[in-house]
Amino acid sequence: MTKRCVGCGVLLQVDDSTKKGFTKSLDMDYCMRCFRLNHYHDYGTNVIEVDSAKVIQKINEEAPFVCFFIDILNLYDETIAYFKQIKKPKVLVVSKIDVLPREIPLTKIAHWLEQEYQITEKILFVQNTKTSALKMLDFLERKHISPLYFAGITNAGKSSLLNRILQVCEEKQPFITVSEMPNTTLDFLKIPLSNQQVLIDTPGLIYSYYKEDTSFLYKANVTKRILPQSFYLKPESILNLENKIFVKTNQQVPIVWFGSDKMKWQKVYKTEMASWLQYEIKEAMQVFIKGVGFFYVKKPCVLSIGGVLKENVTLVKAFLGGNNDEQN
Ligand SMILES: Nc1nc2c(ncn2[C@@H]2O[C@H](COP(=O)(O)OP(=O)(O)OP(=O)(O)O)[C@@H](O)[C@H]2O)c(=O)[nH]1
Ligand SMILES: [Mg+2]
Repeated sequence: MTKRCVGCGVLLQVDDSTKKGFTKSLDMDYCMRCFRLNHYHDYGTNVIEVDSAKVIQKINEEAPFVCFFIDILNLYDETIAYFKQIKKPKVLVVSKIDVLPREIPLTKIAHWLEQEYQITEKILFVQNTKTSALKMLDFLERKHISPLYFAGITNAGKSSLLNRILQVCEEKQPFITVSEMPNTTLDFLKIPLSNQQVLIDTPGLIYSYYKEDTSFLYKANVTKRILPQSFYLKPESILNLENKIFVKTNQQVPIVWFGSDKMKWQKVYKTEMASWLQYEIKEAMQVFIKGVGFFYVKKPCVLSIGGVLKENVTLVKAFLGGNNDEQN
């Protein structure tokens, strides 16, 4: 008998407690990992990463329509390249908009996506609320397509919004597991609704996020509206995040950090850090440390980042500015 975990979609098995899908009995609905996540908030020590290429291939083979999620803190080349790999009719769902400071208009971000990345598909902005669930439902009902695939970047909030939709529709479906860790959903998860519509949750696509222990990833996950942290960096000072990531500039410039309030940058004047990645900033840019947050750098300078790999960092032409400039 094959049975899937209702929390993450993985095939359940009773043979090997070190492998995914393990459960003590096939009578259980959730695998041990989901059980521990849901009841004890226990992530274990390792993140299980899924094969993103295989996920995209399966979506391109099966899905009649794709709602593709990228959260607002991960809009850059690598994640948008995944969106472009989806060859089926699709909509871009920009999620977690509740974390954005209020003064940043969504229309500006939509325009930036169209201009910088030639996005021609419809763009929806959502967060994990009843209003967004209703907005998604309204959009999906007008499409008259089933099954509908919820795909996209890991941790973007796909399963959370699906849970919200189930709640709004008063469906008696089991709770899909959600967590701060990447790849909480491990396999394709079929969710039949009572109106015959079928929704499919899918494993999130992995990007080059800054890989650290699970406690760091937990702290980096932004849960509340961001209060940007402003710094006036002088060449002799260095910003230090949890003694892991360091940032400095070659001249006095204001820079603003958008990231989790569970972690704070501190100014230091010395570090053992020997090798730095250097970025020449010529115009207003957002410098992403993937999976952690981004700096808004408005003035030309050379920004140096230590403690991260090259693939963990990416720069985009700033979509901030305007009203937001005033608070810097
Ligand atoms: N601030 C904020 N956090 C959210 C929102 N939606 C989900 N989250 C949080 O983001 C984290 C990831 O949510 P999931 O729903 O597990 O994300 P996912 O896209 O299903 O992730 P994978 O299964 O790994 O692909 C959890 O900690 C959620 O509580 C949102 O709208 N706003
Ligand atoms: Mg999920």
